[in-house]
Formats: sequence, C-alpha cells, structure tokens
Amino acid sequence: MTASQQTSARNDAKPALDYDAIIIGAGMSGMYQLYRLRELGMRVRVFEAGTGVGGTWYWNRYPGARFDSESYSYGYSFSKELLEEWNWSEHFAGQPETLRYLNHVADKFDLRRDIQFRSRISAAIYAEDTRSWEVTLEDGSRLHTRFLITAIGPLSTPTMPRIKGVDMFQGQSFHTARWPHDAVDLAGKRVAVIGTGATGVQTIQTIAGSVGHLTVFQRTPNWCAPLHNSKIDAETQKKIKAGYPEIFKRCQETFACFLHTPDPRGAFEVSDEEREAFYETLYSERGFGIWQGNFRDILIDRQANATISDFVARKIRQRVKNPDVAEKLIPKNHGFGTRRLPLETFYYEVYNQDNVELVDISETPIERITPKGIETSAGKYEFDIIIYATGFDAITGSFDKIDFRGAGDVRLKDKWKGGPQTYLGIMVDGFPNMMMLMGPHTALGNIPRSIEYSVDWVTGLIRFARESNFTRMEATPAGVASWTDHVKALGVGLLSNEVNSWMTGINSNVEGKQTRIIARYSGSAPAYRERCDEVAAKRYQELAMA
Ligand code: NA7
Repeated sequence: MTASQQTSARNDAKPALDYDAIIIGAGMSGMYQLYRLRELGMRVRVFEAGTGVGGTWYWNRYPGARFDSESYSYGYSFSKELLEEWNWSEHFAGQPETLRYLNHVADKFDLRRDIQFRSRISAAIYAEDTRSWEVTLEDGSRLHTRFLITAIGPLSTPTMPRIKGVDMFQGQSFHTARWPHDAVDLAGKRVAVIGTGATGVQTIQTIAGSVGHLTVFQRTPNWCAPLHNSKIDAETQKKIKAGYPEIFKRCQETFACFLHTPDPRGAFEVSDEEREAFYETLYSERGFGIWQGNFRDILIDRQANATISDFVARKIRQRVKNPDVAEKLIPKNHGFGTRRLPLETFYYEVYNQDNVELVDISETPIERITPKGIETSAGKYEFDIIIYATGFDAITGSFDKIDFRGAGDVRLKDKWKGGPQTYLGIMVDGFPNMMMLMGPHTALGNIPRSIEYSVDWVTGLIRFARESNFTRMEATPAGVASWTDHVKALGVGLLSNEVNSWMTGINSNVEGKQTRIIARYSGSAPAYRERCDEVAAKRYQELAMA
C-alpha cells in the first residue's frame, strides 16, 4: 500500500466528519474563506455569534464609526464584477454603508446558506485518532471537522473597565462595540464617554453637537490627525473604477498595504523649512499619510519623532481655545504615531463647545460608577447615558475565550502564556489542521488586503493537502520558534514597542495583560508575502504533513 492509500484506508475506517472545514466568524475573513473553500468543493460551515455577517462592521455600530483607510482600498479585490457594481459614497465610508456592502457580498455570492448565525463556539478540541477537530457551540452541540479556521478578528473582544459599580448605573450604558441595533436617542441627554482611542474620538466628535452635555473621561490622550473625508463625485467614481488595478497594485507594494508608504527621506535629511512644509502638506491631506507616508525614521528615531510630535502639538494648541484643555489633549508619554493614530474630523474643536467638558482622569481617577453617574476623586457627575469606548482584549483576547486544545490536550492559552508563538502567524505546533486568519504575528495593516492574501494562502495549503491525500498538517516546533524569533527581532527598535497600547498586548481591564508582548508582525507586508510564497513554492515542506 502506498502512503496515500493508507491514508485513504484510515479515513474510510473512521466515522464521517460533519464538515471538511469549520470557519469561526463571518466577518471579512470568514466570508472570503468560505467563498474560496467552496470553490474547492468542500463541505464548509461558518459559525457566527452575531445575527448577521460583517464582523467588526456588524458589531461596531456606535455613532461615527467609519474607515480610516480609503474606501476603495478597503473593499474586496477578488471579484471584478463586485468592484464594478459597488459605489462607495465617501472616501472613508461610514459603518452603515460598509455593513450594507458586506451584506451585498453575502447576497451576491450566496454565502448565508453555509453560515450559522447566533452560534458562539466555546471549545475546539483536536482528536488525534480521527485527525479532526471537535467543535462545541455554547448551546452544547458538537460538530466534527477536518480543518478548523479561525476568523475571529484581532479586535473583537470588547473590554469593560474594572471600575466598582459598573453594573449599578441606572441610566443607559453601552460599550461602543456592543452598540444597540435600534437607534439610541442622545438628543439633549447628559452623556459620558470613557476612552479616547480611535473609537472614542469618532464617537465624541459625532455626538457632541446633538447631546445636551458631553463629559469626556480621558486617561491618556492620543495623537490624532485630520481625516479629511469627503463625498465621492461621479467623475471621481469613474476614475476609481478605472483605477482599481493600479490601486490594488499600489496596496501590494506599500509597507502596510495602505495607499500610503513611508517617504524614503529621514526627517533630518531636509531643512527645517522643508520639514515643516512637508508636515503641513501631510496634515492637509486625507487619510493615514501623516502616519504611514511620513519620513522613514519618525517611528524609530526619537528625535525624528519629536519633530512631528512637536508639529502636531502646535496644531492642537491652535485648534483648542482653552490652553489648559489643549495641554491635557497633548500626549506626554508617547510620541506621535507610536500608538494607532485616530483620524478625526473637528475632534479638537469639540472642546471649544460650551456643552463639552474634558475630565483628565489621570489627575482625578474614576473611583466608582454610581446609580446616577460617575464619581472621580474630585467630584460627582450625573448622566443619562454612559458610553464605554474602552477598547478590546486585542489580538489574543478572542483566542483566550475559546477553549482550544491541541494534540495531547494542550491548551492554546497555556502555550501562549508568555506571548503568542506561531508559524507565519497562521499555524501553531501541536494544533494540527488549525489555521488562523489575522491571528497574532500576521501582517495586519490595511486589513482586507492582508485578509485576502492569508485566505488565499490557507486555501492553497488546503488544496495541496487534499490533492496529496494528506489529512494532517502541522507547523513544526522549529518553524514556530524561528517565525516567533523573527517577529520579535522585527519589533526591536520600534518606538511603538516601548509604549503601552493594544498593539503591545496591554489591557488594564484584563487580568494578566499588563506586560508588553510582541503580538503583531511589524515587518513589511511584501516581505511577509514573500516568505509565505516561498513556503508554498517549496510545497509546504516546512510543515509536517501526513
Ligand atoms: P483603544 O485604542 O484601546 O482605546 C481605549 C480607550 O479607553 C483608551 O483611551 C484607554 O485609555 C481607555 N480606557 C480603557 N480602559 C479604561 C479604564 N478602565 N478607565 C479609563 N479609560 C480606559 O480602543 P479603541 O476601541 O478606541 O480602538 C481600538 C482599535 O479598533 C483601533 O485602534 C482601530 O484599529 C479599531 P488608555 O490609553 O489605556 O489610558
């Protein structure tokens, strides 16, 4: 008997599996992975906790949620027909439009028939004898699958602050990522927002005009820069459609798949006047250019970084009338761009409004939430509504919530205690037949571009396994050690790795997440793809296949 005949014989002897592949999550990754695996003729099931598709864009319905990537660089690129028929209305589309888009994709490719909604997975356990995964849903049902693909998102487990009395508040309160589907009436209300990350900034600037009174509780200010959003007119729409091949080619070439990529010059390779003029240009242009398209050294050289931090600080002082408030809004403990840059639309001007108050809780911490509002060390505030824009247990948080157990009953959570260990950010030794989309150690950046690449890579691997009659594929310990070391080495010298943020695995609201880890791949997307392409070209010899 040949090896492949033996494999087939072993398969025949075992009870049939429910599915060839189970995908966890029907966000952008899960939807596209379903589409690709169907093309291989596989029996695939997607389990999704929500009642609809869209992942991030399904859950994050808070006021003002929108792209910070240009809409036309964000959509799926795999279908020409889809690109042709969809018109983005703004350069940076809002959440309702994006959710409509993803529903359109689900309809167009008839995805829903293989997606089971309202289905949260609680455990996934590998069985060596059948080379398969037993997946348990919260309702207790169990299903068996050869391949398990996680599409659970890097920012999908919201975290509430660990403040006394959070459950005591008698008004309405929401985490931004659990914003209700029905409209929330904010008009004339006394509203609190806790948190000033990208989400807090979008929420605050959007609601400040309609609420009665807004109190912003800020623990750490973030550097922000103008989004410069606008509508897309008919002429521009035509140009975008005609330019799609060029747009996606550019995204493939840039460092993080955005339309912007670092300027090859260093900040001190130009005169002071040229530098200032360059910063003015970047500040006046739309999108992430000021972060991703800035001088090549601002995110690695403290002095270079100080020049852009100083420039943006001056802008904040110009835009905020009250100098004390302006100072509170200027970050002092980290440089520009070393945390994820929130893009804003008249955010700073909000603090010039009479109905808006900034409370610096680094000076006067929140002591408790009361039935009527919030109590800080300095006083009591009463509210009708409290909005928690307090972020996510990022990158590994959604993995921690599922009891993943690999060969020998090893828990993924235990294996990753000291930080994630992965092979290409896609596989883990001891967890055969499990692949992660947008897990730790993958290139994130302009995320749909990374999603499409990873899904295609995983699809290629599964195709190869099926064609070769392999039923077990696993990363080797050496492969995992080497990739993990590589990812750690790439992070050395980055100013962002010296700062507490979700990007360094810090979350003050989660037990055990107070130590910085390297959870993100910080090399270039082209280098990431080159490495993964090489593995595929060598017919996945780096994996253990049987
Ligand atoms: P972020 O960027 O993690 O921001 C969370 C904010 O909430 C941040 O200002 C935190 O202050 C604040 N926070 C968190 N916990 C508390 C407590 N307990 N008390 C007071 N303030 C708190 O999350 P976002 O949702 O804004 O953005 C996440 C990503 O989603 C974003 O980068 C985009 O890529 C999309 P801190 O800075 O920790 O002092």
